Amino acid sequence: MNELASWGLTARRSQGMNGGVGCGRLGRVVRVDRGECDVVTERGVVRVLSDSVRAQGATAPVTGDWVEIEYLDGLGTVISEICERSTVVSRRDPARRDIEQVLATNVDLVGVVHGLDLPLVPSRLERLLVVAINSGATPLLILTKADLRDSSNATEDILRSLYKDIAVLVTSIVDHRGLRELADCIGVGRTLALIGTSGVGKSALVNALLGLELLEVGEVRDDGQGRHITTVRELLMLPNEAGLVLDTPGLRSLGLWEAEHALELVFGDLEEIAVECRFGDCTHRCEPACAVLAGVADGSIDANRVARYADLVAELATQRRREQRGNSRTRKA
Ligand SMILES: Nc1nc2c(ncn2[C@@H]2O[C@H](COP(=O)(O)OP(=O)(O)O)[C@@H](O)[C@H]2O)c(=O)[nH]1
Ligand SMILES: [Mg+2]
Ligand SMILES: [Zn+2]
Repeated sequence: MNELASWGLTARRSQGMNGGVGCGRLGRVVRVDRGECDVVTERGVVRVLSDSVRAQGATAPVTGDWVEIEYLDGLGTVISEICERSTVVSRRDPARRDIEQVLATNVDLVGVVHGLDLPLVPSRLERLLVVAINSGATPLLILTKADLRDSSNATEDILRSLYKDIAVLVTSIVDHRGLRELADCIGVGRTLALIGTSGVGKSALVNALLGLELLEVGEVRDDGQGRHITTVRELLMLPNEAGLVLDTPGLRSLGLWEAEHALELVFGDLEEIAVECRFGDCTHRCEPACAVLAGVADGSIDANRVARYADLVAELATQRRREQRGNSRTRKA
């Protein structure tokens, strides 16, 4: 058993490393600050400079990355290599729309968190699900604050019937329901990343899992929106080395990035019907012989859901065009 197994190092990955560039020490990034990161290694956590003198190209280290670190005279410890990522949680960069922003890497599960105290906003949930599935990790729906749910709240049933292949866990930090199951879902050496809007209870859930008040939990404002408290993305070890959790700051904007396939999975029911449309590139807005619009007309399909789907398809097409323009600019330069 290697020393870093509880941090997610598999035999396959460590073998891959030996054949790699090589002489550095292997570790996993557990926290990223401006210009520096914490890397856990066999000999404990090392503070390193995240900018290598060896040009890393465009890749910056992200929490979850496996890296090689090296001591350089006059400079200190630096990351010399970022290992290939098995999964990538990312969105479109909110500041620069033509680039991808990576939020976390090498995670096994992505938990989409929704608070049962508030009504479901389908468009938001669908975006989060697309991001979760697109990461390559296993998506999970986590419904928090079950102690505050009123009896008319049908969110859980709706989600279970819409997303049959995705596990739904109902939790509460007050009566502790679902916490054990969630920890069991993670398991030794596996990483769960939590995504969701601010105030849904991500940090509180991490705290409850850790059994420790490690992360500051925000007060809920009157408008029901939690304050943005979590600013670092830190990979944390559960007690008894039972698994790893990664909290992310509430995502105000969640632009999709190269997620066509994941989008098709989230709207799998519509995709199935769409094979009956006359045109292969049917947008289900106005085309003749559109099976989806026929479903809307006979009441079997929710028109709003179709509209949201069409919007996301259009958004991804726009992102692709922007990206292609960006690439051609880079080539000319
Ligand atoms: N009653 C109840 N409140 C919760 C639960 N989980 C979180 N909260 C509260 O929701 C608020 C926002 O939680 P926080 O973890 O900061 O949300 P985050 O922005 O997603 O990290 C805090 O006041 C928490 O105490 C829960 O299971 N039950
Ligand atoms: Mg938080
Ligand atoms: Zn159609």
